[in-house]
Amino acid sequence: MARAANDTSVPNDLEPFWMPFTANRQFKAQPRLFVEAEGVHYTTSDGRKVLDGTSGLWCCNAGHRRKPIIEAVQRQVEKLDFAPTFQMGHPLSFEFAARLTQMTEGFSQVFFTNSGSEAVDTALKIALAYQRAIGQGTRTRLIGRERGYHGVGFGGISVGGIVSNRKQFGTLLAGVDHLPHTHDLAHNAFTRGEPEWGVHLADELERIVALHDASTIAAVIVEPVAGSTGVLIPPKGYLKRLREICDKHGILLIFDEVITGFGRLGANFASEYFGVKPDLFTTAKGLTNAVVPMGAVFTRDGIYDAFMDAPDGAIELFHGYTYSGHPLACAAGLATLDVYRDEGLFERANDLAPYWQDGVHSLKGRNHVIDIRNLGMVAGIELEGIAGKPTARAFDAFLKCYDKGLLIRTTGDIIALSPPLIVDKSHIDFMIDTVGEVLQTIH
Ligand code: PXG
Repeated sequence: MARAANDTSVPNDLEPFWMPFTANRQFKAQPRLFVEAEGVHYTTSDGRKVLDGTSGLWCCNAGHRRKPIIEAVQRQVEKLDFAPTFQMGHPLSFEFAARLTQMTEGFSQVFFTNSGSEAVDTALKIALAYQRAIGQGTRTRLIGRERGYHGVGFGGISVGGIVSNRKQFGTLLAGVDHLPHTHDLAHNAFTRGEPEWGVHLADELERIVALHDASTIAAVIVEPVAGSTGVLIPPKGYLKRLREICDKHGILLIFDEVITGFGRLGANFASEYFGVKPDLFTTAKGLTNAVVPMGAVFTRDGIYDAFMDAPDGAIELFHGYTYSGHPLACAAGLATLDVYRDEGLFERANDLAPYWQDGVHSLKGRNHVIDIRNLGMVAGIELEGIAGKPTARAFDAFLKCYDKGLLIRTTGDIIALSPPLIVDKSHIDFMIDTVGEVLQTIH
């Protein structure tokens, strides 16, 4: 990489940082570093502008370096850098929780964490503890889904369904089963929005219930739209059917909205978009626009109350993190919600979605493309993998897009796109043109 002698933006030694979910040796041989960001663009260490086609990692929904958020964090760090929330409190955590519950109907509490992974483990733990609290302590099983991604905690990888995230880590949680995933190119390739085919796959939950008995099952967890595994859009009616089966059997339904929350689908949450209410849902990422890490679990009316019969003075739930409700995260979150509201970003996402849909589907027919799928401001473009070299083709596309000034995300041989909700049509055009050109040049 070309580098001026006085350039301190590129570190000399890349070895000490063990990079997450990264081919460390490959990256360190040819590093790609961002040193600045503004709006929808990153600046690389060699001074190039790169359009952020992935909102960072699906998290900077309002774009980068937003003044109101930065200033709110600056004000807060000058005033109260940290305060414990175990048997103590500070006002912002209550204010932020109240603002969040106002964005929903029927979810009266929020439990704060520091990440999506912690939100998932928290939701699973609350589900188990709630079943116990209401006298259903035999309900200990958790049901996830194949190809699900629920972060990297032991709970999350156990209910998750991505083999490479599981196979290195032993036996995981006991008592977990999985629904089948809903991805089927033979039926649904090149669907715009929700596929017609596949609602019956929700009935597999009945089969799992018949195998284990409902009295042993605490909760089902799914992403309303699966993100990390390559943008899998739920078939029409699928989430509603899951809800009905859960209701029938007293099973809690958890939506993992770490990606779908905060405007990605053009609504506050996917539950609102699909008109299906879970019992608990997890969020993170767009919660604070990623300026300070944070996650949150929303619980429906009555869940918290079920714990409040414990004797006076007793701690009702033995769970929490040092940084649950950290003042800087709350400050970032409150300012983020203001930006979303004041700029109407979720409505903007909703308005842009048809243009986005037409744009991504215009790539049908480009080399290697075997499917295109989309919902809200998310799209997946599935490439035919090179025989014997899975992931190589999409990764090549990733590198070539980066060279041409566009950040995309790839998983397997699938390109995932999820731009900040402040993009305008010219940015979308640039994304489509760049991906289109790259697809014509890769082998
Ligand atoms: N649940 C879902 C649905 C997620 O997408 C997590 C939980 C975990 O969140 P944390 O904050 O612990 O990472 C996620 C995270 C990608 C990508 O490009 C996706 C995630 C993280 C990093 C990369 O697909 N999702």
